[in-house]
Amino acid sequence: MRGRFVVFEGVEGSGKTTQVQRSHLWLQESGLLAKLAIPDAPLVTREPGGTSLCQSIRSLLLTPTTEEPMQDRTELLLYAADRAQHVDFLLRPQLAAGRLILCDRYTDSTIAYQGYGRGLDRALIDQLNQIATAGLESDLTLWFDLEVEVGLARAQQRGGRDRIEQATLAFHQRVQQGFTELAQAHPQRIVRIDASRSKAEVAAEVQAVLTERITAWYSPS
Ligand code: Z5A
Repeated sequence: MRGRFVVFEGVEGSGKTTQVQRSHLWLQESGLLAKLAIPDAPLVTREPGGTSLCQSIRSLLLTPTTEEPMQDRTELLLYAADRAQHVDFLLRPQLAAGRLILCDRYTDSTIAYQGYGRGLDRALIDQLNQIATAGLESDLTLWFDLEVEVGLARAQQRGGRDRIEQATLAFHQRVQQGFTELAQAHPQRIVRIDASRSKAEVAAEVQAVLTERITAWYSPS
């Protein structure tokens, strides 16, 4: 059986990374995987930075620069390069081996950040996403919907702001608009999670959605 690909998306500080980690633990401890005879633990990965080579691209993308500001098309191409490597080297082989994958960010982030945020041409972004993924789409995307100001405050409390976190509030608000419109356009693939609640409440909803989808995917028909 082929594996399944679950993506966690949202603005900064929306709690994706927290929920990826909680979901990973919960999936191993809840007995759901054993019940469905899924042998391997889920694979956790992220963009940018899902492989060793991708880690180098991530560092280029997120390290703040002063002398030579990164240009918007450069940024777009680096995210696409990171994704092409991630898809071909890690995601496709693991899915072919039947693995369940939990991934922190994927193609919707490029549409939201480089499209809505930076204002780059949507047709160009769609074309690049297609080249980078060779058609690999998520089976399910969980969108952690949170007011931008709340997310940025959470991220700030954690300390250290990377190059993209340093962008203006208006930029992050355009990004949030992007995620909102994507969720409206793809109601089957994208499930909205109200990320303004406590970590435990958010985790409970994530677990309910994952239980329903994973059971449907892996149950013998
Ligand atoms: N990017 C892009 O522009 N284009 C692309 O194609 C792709 C990405 C793929 C990656 O940064 C950057 O790349 C990102 C988008 C851009 N922009 N930035 N910056 P990253 O991987 O380093 O970080 P991130 O993806 O933006 O995530 P984050 O800032 O680490 O936030 P998060 O994962 O959503 O949240 P968290 O780490 O789980 O939580 C943040 C803090 O809030 C932490 O202290 C938690 O303990 C706390 N938290 C979490 N949940 C809650 C709740 N429910 N209540 C209260 N506090 C909470």
